[in-house]
Amino acid sequence: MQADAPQTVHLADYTAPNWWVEKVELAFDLHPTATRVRSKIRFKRNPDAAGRDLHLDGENLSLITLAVDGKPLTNNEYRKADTSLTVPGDTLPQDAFTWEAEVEINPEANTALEGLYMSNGMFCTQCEAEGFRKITSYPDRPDVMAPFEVRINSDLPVLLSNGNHAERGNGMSVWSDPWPKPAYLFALVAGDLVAISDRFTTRSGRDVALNIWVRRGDEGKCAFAMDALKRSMRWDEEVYGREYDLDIFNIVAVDDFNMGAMENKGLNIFNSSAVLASPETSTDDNFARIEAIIAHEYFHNWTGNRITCRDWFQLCLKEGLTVFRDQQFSGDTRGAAVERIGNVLSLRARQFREDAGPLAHPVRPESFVEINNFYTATVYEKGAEIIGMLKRLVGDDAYYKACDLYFSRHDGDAATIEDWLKVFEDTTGRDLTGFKRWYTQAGTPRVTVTDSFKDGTYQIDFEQVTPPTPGQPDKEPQLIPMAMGLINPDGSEARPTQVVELTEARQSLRFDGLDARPIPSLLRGFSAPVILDHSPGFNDRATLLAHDTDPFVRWEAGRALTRQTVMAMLTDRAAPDPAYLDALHMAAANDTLDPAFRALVLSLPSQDDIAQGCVDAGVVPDPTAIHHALKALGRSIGDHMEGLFTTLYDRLASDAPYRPDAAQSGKRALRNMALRRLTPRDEATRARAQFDTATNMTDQLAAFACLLEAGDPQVAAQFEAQWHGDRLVMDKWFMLQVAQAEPKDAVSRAEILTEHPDFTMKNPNRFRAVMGGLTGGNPAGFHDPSGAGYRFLATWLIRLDAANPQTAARLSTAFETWKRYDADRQTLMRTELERILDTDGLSRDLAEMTSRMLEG
Ligand code: 0A1
Ligand code: ZN
Repeated sequence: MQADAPQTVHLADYTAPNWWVEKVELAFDLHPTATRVRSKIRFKRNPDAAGRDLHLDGENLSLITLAVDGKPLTNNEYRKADTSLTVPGDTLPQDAFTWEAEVEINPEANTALEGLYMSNGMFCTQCEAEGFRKITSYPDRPDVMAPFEVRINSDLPVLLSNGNHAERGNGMSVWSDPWPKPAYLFALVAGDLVAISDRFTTRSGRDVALNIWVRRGDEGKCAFAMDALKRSMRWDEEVYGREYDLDIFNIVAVDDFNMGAMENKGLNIFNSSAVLASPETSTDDNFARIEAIIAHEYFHNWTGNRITCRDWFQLCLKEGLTVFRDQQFSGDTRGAAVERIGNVLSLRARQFREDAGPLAHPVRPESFVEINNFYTATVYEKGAEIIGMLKRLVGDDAYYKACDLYFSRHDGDAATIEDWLKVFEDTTGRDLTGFKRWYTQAGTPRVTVTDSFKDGTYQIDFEQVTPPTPGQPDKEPQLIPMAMGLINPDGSEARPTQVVELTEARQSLRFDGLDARPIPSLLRGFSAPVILDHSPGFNDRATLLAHDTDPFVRWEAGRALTRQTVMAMLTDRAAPDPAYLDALHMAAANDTLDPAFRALVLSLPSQDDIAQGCVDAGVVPDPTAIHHALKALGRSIGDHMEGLFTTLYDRLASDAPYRPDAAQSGKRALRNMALRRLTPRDEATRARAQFDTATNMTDQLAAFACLLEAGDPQVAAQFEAQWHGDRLVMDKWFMLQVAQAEPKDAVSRAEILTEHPDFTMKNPNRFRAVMGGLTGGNPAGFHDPSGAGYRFLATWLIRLDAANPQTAARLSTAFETWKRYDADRQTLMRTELERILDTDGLSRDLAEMTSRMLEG
């Protein structure tokens, strides 16, 4: 047996397999520590391939028997390495053969939560990206697609797999999935589960059974997800003309899951946090996230499953498009403007951050060591922005025509980005060669704007630069759709929205016949994922905040004023400008505006946002100073608007039965913003009363956060006493205590919490709650000058890596901004990254991440 060294895989090296698969039959004898898997796979020669060897992947499998066309393979008829098995072509039949194998696997020992594993006594699987190879030997690559038939033998009452239920008997079930699929979409679940069930009739009349399977006791928390599922199914029919294609659609909630959820054909598996909801235990944000993830996984049925990816470099083909579709759905459901602002906030916080650091990579990467490290904000969120730009460039009609062509031309295919762009070229006759750069070039373009006005003519000049990123020192200009309008000084619109296509490094535009110098309203709807470098004066921004017809630009103007205020507080020790506070007050008091929008206008930028602002301004960010500046600004806003906040707090109180819809959620968001600002002024009396009497988690948690911030000595114990039996609520408890701690106490609070009997590394949600509470929730605590935060995180990542490399690798991105900080902090972080990298037996996942962060 030879050890396989971690290898870099390159997009340029793609070759089709030597053998295709025509049919897969699997039989499982389930056992927690010794599950037997028998596979019968019909292989057919790929006539276009040069080679004939059969390459199978396999990991942690005990081989029992192997046979080709019924004849057992002897040891010298195949070569086995750590993660592969090769049968030389000259020992195989010419055109087709049946492969049979029996292997044994140990689900209980599988703490990586990849392949077949146990979670709370239930068997479940996670096969994307390369987990199927931990179940049996197989060509575990997305371009190999086949129908699957799966027999499960077990005494457990509920036995599920993909497709339609073909047979059920005593201690067995057979599932048959007629739609050819790659192995990463395989799923199996077995356990003592209960379902809430419903039905859906597709527009062509297919009757579909819908089930959400949960642990006993959680049945009451499924209604919202079920409703979201039915609405998603209808939306995809109405907007994209896509219908569901099986007789049954199952969703299963599992507690131990590395990601949000997984789109396995006909059997979606969800992190329980992404499906279970009740007003008492879930916040409005939780409801919105659940709705988006249910939609996302359902939409994958067409964008991902019926049409999948040729190889993992094409991951954005399914993920970018599916995120775009779920964002459209949420916008239609909850209000486009507020959703768009939320998406931009997330893009900037996650993707711009990634693009600006050592982990920057193109939306379609060119190489990887561990594909699990590329389920990134760049692939998902920037991938979705690309689809949005395409739609804007070609127009809605052409967009949906091109999608129709994509679905009809590529149904059943494992496709590429080239295939996707070609349907747009064929539909519109437009050459998209330049546009394709969005997939291949990493980094966020910076568009600098200067303007002038003379004799009724307004000229605006754009200059675009994309900074160097690892492996890509030189960049070409991007095709940037710049949606813009012009606003008159009195706030009326001088020119409506037009989309200017920026394609050159420098480009100018003129508008004639204007009476007065207009205010440019740029990047309307955030029409491209770029950084806009434009510094209009205070008055222009205040006018945009008060009057622009585009809600995104309106919000953005307020955000820019706030950012500018924080920067002035940091660099000049300036107190917030009363004119700024008045402008904010005016927007917050404007009852014609959606409360959710007003809450967004009042929200402060994150610490990370300001830290990046410092870097852009050539200042080394000081996390402690940023923390204090943001806190001080919050107080100034509270002081300046006490009357308004008091009124809003009282007026927005409601006795109406709780609904997680956009209207009610927006009001709660605004009211809880008022609560937060009033808490330092009323000795937390409102927060205390709200905590004690809240009937929904949104209000209780908002009050809890305020009380923690105010240093209430009892509230953590009270919350725990009330909610210790609910895992998902307790995740919030773990997280908020760290996030709301005084920065100097944050690490010790996190340390204490890791000693709590309910802290466990086995559950990624719980682990993320504590670590994320520190790294994301309390940046000043994480960046404590002593380096204690860095040491704490590194120590736990090393521990987790031995059990669950994927989650350890994801959380290591807390270090990705290390080069932003002062020399002392840089040294402390580099030391921890090197300590991680020096660890014996480190996973490929974490090794790749740490070395990229150190090298980039
Ligand atoms: N495809 C899923 C997310 C997912 C990706 C990877 C996983 O394991 C490595 C698990 C889930 C989605 O986009 O929802
Ligand atoms: Zn997805």
